[in-house]
Amino acid sequence: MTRVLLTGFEPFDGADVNPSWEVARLVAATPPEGLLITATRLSCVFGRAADELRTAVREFAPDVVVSLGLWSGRPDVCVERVAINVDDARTFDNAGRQPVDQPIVPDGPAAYFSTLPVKACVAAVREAGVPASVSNSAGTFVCNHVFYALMHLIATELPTVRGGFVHIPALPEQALDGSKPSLPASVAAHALRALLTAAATHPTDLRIPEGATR
Ligand code: PCA
Repeated sequence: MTRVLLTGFEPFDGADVNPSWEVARLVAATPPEGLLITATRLSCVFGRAADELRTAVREFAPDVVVSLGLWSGRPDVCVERVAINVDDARTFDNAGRQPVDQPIVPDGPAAYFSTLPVKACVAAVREAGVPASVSNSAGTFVCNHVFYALMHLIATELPTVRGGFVHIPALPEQALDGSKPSLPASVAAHALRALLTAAATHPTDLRIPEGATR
């Protein structure tokens, strides 16, 4: 059994639901074969979210860690390639903090790559019938913060753990005015089951082009 820690976030920015937590719960409740999954909900607060993640990793001792977050406006499942060492918040987090241009780990590397097989993950989600892509920026808000903290923990203490970050679209009920794309939680959960299976079973990534021109 591969042990998987799946995290989602509490709602933020005035919303009353965050699809990342809804999907994490669904997937943990009905995991794909061969995976033992635990779901943890993280605060949408700089610093605190990283502490909660580190605690969950130490308690559960996972083989694979995937953190989920909402990227409102995206049409597909975005498998993040890189976490960067900067907090630069355009809005307040849930504790009213708004760091600007602060390093997440002072003297840490500028960036870490995901250690998930990102292209195999994208391929697996598409195979499951759900749109997906490699994303080359997780932003500079709490999602990137948690992603960087996870990769720093792995790089410094847990070299055998595979970890990464996935952004998902808004829920249909968050997009009823038609102004942005959306994905039902059940469909995103179906995609995540395929993604986690790929993450657990592909020792190396696929070598296929998924780059972007910007
Ligand atoms: N999305 C935000 C933070 C929490 C979430 O679900 C982000 O993309 O940074």
